[in-house]
Amino acid sequence: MHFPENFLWGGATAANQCEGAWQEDGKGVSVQDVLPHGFGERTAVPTEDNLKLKGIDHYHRYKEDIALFAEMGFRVYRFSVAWSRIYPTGEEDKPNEAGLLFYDRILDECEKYGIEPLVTISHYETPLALAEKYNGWMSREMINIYLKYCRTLFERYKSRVRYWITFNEINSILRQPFMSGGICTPKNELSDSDLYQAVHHELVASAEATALAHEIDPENKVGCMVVGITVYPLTPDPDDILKVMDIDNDLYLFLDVQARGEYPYFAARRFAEKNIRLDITEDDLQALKHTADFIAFSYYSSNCATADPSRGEPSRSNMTPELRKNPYSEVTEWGWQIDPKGLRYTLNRLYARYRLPLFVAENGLGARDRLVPDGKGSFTVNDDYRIAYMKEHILQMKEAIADGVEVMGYTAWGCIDLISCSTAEIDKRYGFIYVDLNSDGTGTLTRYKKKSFDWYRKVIASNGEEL
Ligand code: BGP
Repeated sequence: MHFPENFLWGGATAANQCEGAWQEDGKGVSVQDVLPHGFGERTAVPTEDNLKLKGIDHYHRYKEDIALFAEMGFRVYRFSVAWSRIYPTGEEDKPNEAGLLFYDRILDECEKYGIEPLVTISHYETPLALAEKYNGWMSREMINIYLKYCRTLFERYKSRVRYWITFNEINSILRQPFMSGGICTPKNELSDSDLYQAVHHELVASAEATALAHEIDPENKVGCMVVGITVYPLTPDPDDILKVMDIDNDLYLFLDVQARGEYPYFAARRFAEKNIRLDITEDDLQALKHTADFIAFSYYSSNCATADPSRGEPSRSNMTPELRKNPYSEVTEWGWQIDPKGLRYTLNRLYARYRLPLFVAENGLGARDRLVPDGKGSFTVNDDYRIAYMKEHILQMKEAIADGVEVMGYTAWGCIDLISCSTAEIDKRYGFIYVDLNSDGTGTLTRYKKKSFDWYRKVIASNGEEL
């Protein structure tokens, strides 16, 4: 069994985690600019200790970075557009030309090397003004504001960008309402109705954006994206099985709407039991019928769940603290459970349900790296642990393809070291390229190739045969 000839190998980044230049060329403030601690508390205004303000200075070094991606043979580069570079407060009548020009230049570089762009339209970087004025996606107004932004991108980059993702990890709004949905109300004050109303607005916006992309250019392929929460029952107790069914349905709700065009059969009971009453119009229901062309998801780990909280050990991951540790999984330094076979399982279960092409839009190992002399006058990182992680995941993706699953591509997360999303530090590195930056903001920002750089180059050159 081989990877398809046109398989899209590459890497992924997000504007807020790598660009820096947070105030340059007319950029507005985004929600990330007031989140110096990742998932932690927001600040009133951007503060010096927020590493994302400086990022890895990709804004000025994108040429060098994309040249390095090309050297690895990337066929695709997934990046996000910073919404507040294009519409600084979200509500200007005209887009900020300087912001659009920056992404023109990124696309020039991609074209120079024959790299297909995959653009995330909204990656946790809503303009702060929209969060503060409308309480983010709690408000229906956001749908048209987002669609105006989408239209600008679809028209400007027509025929230059064919692959789009409407929202990064759309289901993360349930866990991170401010970062993901620009909702300023503290999470503990939000009712389930509030949250699912915001979800509904995003789902309608995603569907309408998909329709718009197709109308502007029928060649456009638009994906929806979820964080691939893969959960196993901790024990064979039927209550644990039902607990997992419930967690799975949380995820399926987002995908059923975006891939099948309507709320799933289980939504009515679920909403009634949680006292969720939504404002859903006839027009919304029509809009939802514009389904996604492919399903993208991020996959880093899996977890266990149980109906009995006294069972098992809590997961140490900051993503899923309420879940349980799998006694069969190793964990990363940040407590994320490593489960390559879970990727094969996730690919199969999503394909079984939706029969749409799948895209592994994020995968990788966040680890502390040590820069050492490479013996040739420069420096490197001997990241055999990262190679081992990725090798096992790619092998399982290959198994899924052998199972018959249609997989379009794989973009390794943080292909160049960048600022972590959940902890806003630089020490949790994912890249094939090391960036000389320390968590206190010092460092030369020089780029160094890690051992995994050459390994991934060979993986791509052999189309996944040489692992
Ligand atoms: C995903 C996000 C990314 C990213 C990744 C790794 O949820 O889409 O933006 O950073 O997780 O997470 P972290 O950076 O916290 O290790």
